[in-house]
Amino acid sequence: TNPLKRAADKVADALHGEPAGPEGGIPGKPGPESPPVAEPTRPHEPYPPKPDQSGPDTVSPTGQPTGADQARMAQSGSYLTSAQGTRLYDTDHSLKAGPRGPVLLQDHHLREKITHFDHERIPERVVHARGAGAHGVFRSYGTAADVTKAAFLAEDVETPVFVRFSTVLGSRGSADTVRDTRGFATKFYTSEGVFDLVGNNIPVFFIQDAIKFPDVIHAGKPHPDREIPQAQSAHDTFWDFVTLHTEATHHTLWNMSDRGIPRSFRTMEGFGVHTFRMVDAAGGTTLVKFHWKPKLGVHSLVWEEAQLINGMDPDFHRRDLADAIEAGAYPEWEFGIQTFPDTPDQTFEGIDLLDPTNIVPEELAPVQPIGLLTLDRNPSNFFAETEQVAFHPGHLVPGIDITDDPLLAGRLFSYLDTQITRLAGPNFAQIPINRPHAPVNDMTRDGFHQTAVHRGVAPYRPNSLDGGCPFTAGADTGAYIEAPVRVPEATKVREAPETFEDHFSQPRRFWLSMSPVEREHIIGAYSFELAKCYEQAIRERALQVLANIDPELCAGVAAGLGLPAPEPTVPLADVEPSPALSQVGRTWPTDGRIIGIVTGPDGDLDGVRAVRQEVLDGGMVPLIVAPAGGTLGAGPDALTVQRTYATARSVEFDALLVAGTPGVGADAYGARDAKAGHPTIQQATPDPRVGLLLSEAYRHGKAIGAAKGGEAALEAAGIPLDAPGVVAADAATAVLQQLAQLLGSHRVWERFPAAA
Ligand code: HDE
Repeated sequence: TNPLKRAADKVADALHGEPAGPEGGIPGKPGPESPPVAEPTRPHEPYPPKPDQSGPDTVSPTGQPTGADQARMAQSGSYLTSAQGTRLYDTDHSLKAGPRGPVLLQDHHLREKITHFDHERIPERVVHARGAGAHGVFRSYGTAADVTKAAFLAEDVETPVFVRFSTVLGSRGSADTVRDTRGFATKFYTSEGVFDLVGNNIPVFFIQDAIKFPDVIHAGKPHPDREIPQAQSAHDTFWDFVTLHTEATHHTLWNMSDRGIPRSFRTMEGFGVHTFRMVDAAGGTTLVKFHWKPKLGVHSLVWEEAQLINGMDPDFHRRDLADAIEAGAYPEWEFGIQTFPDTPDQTFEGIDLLDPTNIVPEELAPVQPIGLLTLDRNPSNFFAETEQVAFHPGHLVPGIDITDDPLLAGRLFSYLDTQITRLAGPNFAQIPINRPHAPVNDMTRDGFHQTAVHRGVAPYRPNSLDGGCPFTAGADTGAYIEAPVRVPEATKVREAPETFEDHFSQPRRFWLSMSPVEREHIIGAYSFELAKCYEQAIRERALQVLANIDPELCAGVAAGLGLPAPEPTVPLADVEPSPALSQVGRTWPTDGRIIGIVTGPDGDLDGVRAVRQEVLDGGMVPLIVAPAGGTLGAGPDALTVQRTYATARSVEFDALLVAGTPGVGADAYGARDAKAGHPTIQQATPDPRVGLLLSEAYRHGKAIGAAKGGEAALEAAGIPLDAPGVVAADAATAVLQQLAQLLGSHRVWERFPAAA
């Protein structure tokens, strides 16, 4: 037999202390001389499936489960088997005519294994392909009970949820921190069926009518000839579209603001975008807009950080979400609604509620909290859960209805349609992650990937053969009954209402609501993106759009592009700012923020030990950065190094603390230069990589502290000790206190030129 195999068996025997597995020995290869094959680990029963991972119970037309024990269908048992459940003795060698002979076509295991592999990939989503998901629970406060009869919004109801966050434009393997809108899609498995809130982190959309969706997406996606650029809007076709369709101005402005580069999924707001209609128990209706408010506050990256992260750690957001949940720092959002009277004109304070390019400022209609979302469990299989989850804005429950927003109407068609291709047939609701937790008793049958075994003979109604079942429900037995809204008598037209023609007053409100630093970032973003366009005409048209929002914005971007700033072609809208739109000027909890503690073997190890504990006690995450890996100090108090100077980069820390003298890394540049035969450069003390760490953190407005001589490292990096957000003290713990306070404002905003 194969010597490698024999060696592996020996190791396994030594590990297990016996050559055989349970049941008196695992069958080895046939033949008298073949030894029993030991498993590298002892076979054990599979872990029980999580409730929402077990296969769907099949349901008969009379609502009786047909008893298919779906746990049998997932991985179970101790032995490797074929897809048909036949135990296998070898999965590493094709069946051959002799060890050096040709492979035999009769090898079913080979064909089955390769064939399945060949079909492992399914089409990625046409938009929102890159995503990350998590399970959680939604607890309702009951505060919406007077406007909706939805059972999951009654007082103190807990509903399991699955949330998927995503970018819009990039492919499934694209980077996380690109400038883009983020999807924020929530599946509520309510007792009355699934409710999907398929929202975004930006409350408005590029277009007002779904018929333009293929156009805006074609424009945003990579150019069709070379398929570049990936996952970004900084290219001609995007800017061509959004400057020719000025209804896109508001959404584009949000994308160019800090909202386009969130710090984390955990620090994003979410919005239902469209206006929905809630229905109460008496049939009364109220128009609503949905909001998710993150408990950790709304925070963003700065553009240079986002770009660095895309190289350093393209999975930054995905990792952040999974790590936080694994560490028990469960992200939370408060669910809220803005409510508006359901008047025939469906406007509020002059704002057309059917136009998805509009927001209603929170100052005019406060967001009323109605429940709390907590994400507390990572998926155990990305494909089964995050990839196969299928959202649909038409998955509604009694008490929540739609409005005539023409963008929403198109979405109600699109999502079901796209799942049929993406999930290969109409039975995707039977995939475990999509399975409602309420009983299902529909009359659909057959189709690709049907896994239910339906009983009965009469999937139609009324019938006299299956006892008349299933029965239809009424208002008092929980039926979904569309709100009987009057449709005005009208003539068929391909037209939008006149109110949809105001494309600049809402963007102007957003711009006026921004702080100076946020405005500076917006000007920087437009200047970057437009400078990436090749067509001069597109840049000029973009400047014209900006002139219609605000002269300061237009002049700033024009200066960045080296072009003259045009005059507005419409009167500037007279609007009040909405302070709630700004991310600056508030303080937030610091839970889960990451503090880099930069030190070295000669650093202030006692101080590091104490400060590390205080960071943990404060609900934040300490990461020790030292010249080389391993531990610092000796004995039980030794400190584990989590990042070396080679692996640490400023972008993964929210604040930095230099404790003592950091020291020079083992593979610092000098050694490399010497090896390469170059004259050895004089090694700077401290290590130049510490200098880079500090200067980037400084430039990105992060709080920086120094304890017990750490000041020298700051000075070497050119950071003035009296600069805003720089703190120094002898005791590391005293420094931390001030750093934590600074972190409450997320960044040291005074460091940005606009605030200087
Ligand atoms: Fe989507 N959108 N969308 N969208 N959308 C999809 O459905 C579509 C829009 C949003 O994590 C697709 O299952 C049309 C607005 C999210 O799985 C597709 C229009 C908002 C996700 C589709 C819109 C969204 C999608 C692609 C214009 C915010 C990811 C794959 C009328 C309110 C869901 C899929 C997930 C995904 C169509 C506009 C949010 C093609 C036609 C507005 C979060 O069906």
